[in-house]
Formats: sequence, C-alpha cells, structure tokens
Amino acid sequence: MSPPAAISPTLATATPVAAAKQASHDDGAVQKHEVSVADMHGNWDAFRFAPIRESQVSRAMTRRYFADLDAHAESDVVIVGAGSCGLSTAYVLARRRPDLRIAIVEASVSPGGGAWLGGQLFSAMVMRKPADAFLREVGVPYEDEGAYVVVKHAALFTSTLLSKVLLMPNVKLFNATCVEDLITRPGEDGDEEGIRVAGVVTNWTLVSMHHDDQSCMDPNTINAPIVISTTGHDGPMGAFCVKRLVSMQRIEKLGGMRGLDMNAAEDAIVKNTREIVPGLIVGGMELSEVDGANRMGPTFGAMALSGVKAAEEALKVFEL
Ligand code: 48N
Repeated sequence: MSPPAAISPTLATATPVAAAKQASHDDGAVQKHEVSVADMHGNWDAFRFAPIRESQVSRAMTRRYFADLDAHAESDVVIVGAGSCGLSTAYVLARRRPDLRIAIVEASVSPGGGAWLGGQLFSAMVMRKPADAFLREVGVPYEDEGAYVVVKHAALFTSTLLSKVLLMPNVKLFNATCVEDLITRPGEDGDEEGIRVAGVVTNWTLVSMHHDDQSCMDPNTINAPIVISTTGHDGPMGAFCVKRLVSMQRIEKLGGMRGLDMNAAEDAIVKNTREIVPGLIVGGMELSEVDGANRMGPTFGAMALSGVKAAEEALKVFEL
C-alpha cells in the first residue's frame, strides 16, 4: 500500500484568518501575508492550525537530529557539560572560530548546570569584577555594586548565554546525552602510559544510568582532537573526565575540592584552567577537583572567565 501523500499545507488550508488576509498587489499575484498574533484576536471561532501529518513532525525532528549526529561524529572540539563554564567556553570559541565544528554534550535534559539560581535557591547571581566584561560582551544586563555586579536573576544570565550559543551555526548541543568514557590514543612514540584524549564516548543519559540493570547497551562516539571538560565538582555525574583519567591511571589522583574561600578559589580556577593531558582541557569546578582548589560558593565570575580561558587554550591548538 503506497504511503498516504504527505499533506503539504498551503496558505489556502491555513487558518481562514490567514487566507482572508492574503494581500494582493498590482500584478494580481497573491502575496503571502504572514499571519500576525493580532490577526487572531477576535477570530478564535474560525481559528485552525494548518493541517499536518504526524510523520511530518517525526521526520522534521529525526532528519535534523541524525544529520547533526552524522556531521558531529567528527568534531573539532567537544565540550562536556553545558554549565556556566561550558557555555561560556562554547560562546567564546564559536565566535572566535566560526569555522570550527563544536559539539556540546550535556547529560541533563536542561543545560545550564548550577547557574539557574544564584545560591541557596536565591535568584540573583553575583559576579565579581572583571567578569562584568563578559556580561557586557554577551549582553546580560546587571546592577553595578562597585567591586562586583549582580544579575537580577541567574536564569537571565544562563538563558541569554544559552540562546546566543544555540544560535551559532557551528555549535550543536546534544543534551540528555552523557559522556560515559573518553576516546584515547597512545601518547608520543606509542607510549601507552602517556595516552592523549581524542574524543568522547556517549550514550543517552537514561541509558547510562541503567547500565547496571539492563543488558549491555553499547555507546556512540564523537571523534575530536580537543575535548574541553567542564562537568562541575564531584557529584553523581560531576568531575567525570578527571575521575576517568584517574581510573585509567593517566593521572595519579585527584586533589579534591577544598573548603569555601571566594577570593582564593576564583583566581585559582581561572588562572589554572588548562590542558590536563594532551587533548583534554579542564575548566570550571571540575578543575577544583583536580587541583584541590577551594570552592567559591555563590559567585560565578570564575565560571565565565574559566570558560574564556578554556576557549583560549583550545584556540592555541588550532592556531599552531
Ligand atoms: O554548573 P556545573 O555543575 O559546572 P560549572 O563548572 O560549569 O559551574 C559550576 C558552578 O555552577 C558552581 O558549582 C558554583 C560556582 N558553585 C561553586 C561552589 O562552591 O559550590 O555544570 C556541569 C554540567 C552539568 O550541567 C552536568 O549535567 C554536566 O556538566 N555533566 C555532564 N554532561 C555530560 N556528560 C557527563 N559525564 C557529565 N557530567 C556532568
């Protein structure tokens, strides 16, 4: 049985409001008039959406997703974790090098990590100067308090940054997707100890969470010469890549995040954002787990500027 002809909605089958609003011009050709919300006011009785077939929706989603998955199977950079540091990294990298193909792999359905609230469920977000420079670059409004600035809601920072990153044509966010291992290659002259990182191993997060209670569910991969890991401090998913380096004995042990000291913590994390092993750059709070840096608590300037630094470390590789 031949599949039903796909219904291609035309303006004629669109809402009568739209049809009625078709403008015409001198040569009699019908010019499509985009329906405005105002056109709908008072016309709800006649309101109808353009008809669609469910398969059109399915294909609209799957064609795009699998085209992205195919394109990003070979990426220039993979950023693991779309928290404030990972998103800041992506923003800087994608703007500086629009030719680079950047994949962001985020385990949660909702990117943004810990940056949707300022601290202890309070909404305002504090950033110490000079991180206000990053806010101005991204276009996030803030209140200037002298040595620090306050974004009235952390979600304003995260949603603005996220929307800018998602609009960049060379960036693809794979959310609800977990990095569950690293692709590695022998180090210089075949040194198995000195492995370099060459990409990531991924799976749907819901799958990664159930490896122990389901039969084997093998992963997928993304090859990339540079991986930037910003998976946050230790937790169920946090500090993933550096913990994996320890479990594969590529680094001896983790320093473990120290107690809260805002001044010490933020300077250290920005200054020490770096390539931990060839092919793997670590930034944000994941770095505190490597170096034993202090935590800074509810201030986010170091996350943004660690992202700036991580992007610059990656650019060094591509500008060699
Ligand atoms: O927000 P986080 O946890 O990490 P950062 O480093 O971007 O920002 C840290 C910041 O929110 C703080 O912790 C603040 C400053 N507090 C400090 C303090 O003293 O308490 O984002 C990490 C993201 C999350 O969205 C995770 O879901 C994701 O990484 N993630 C992963 N994504 C993919 N694969 C994984 N294996 C993985 N692990 C974590």
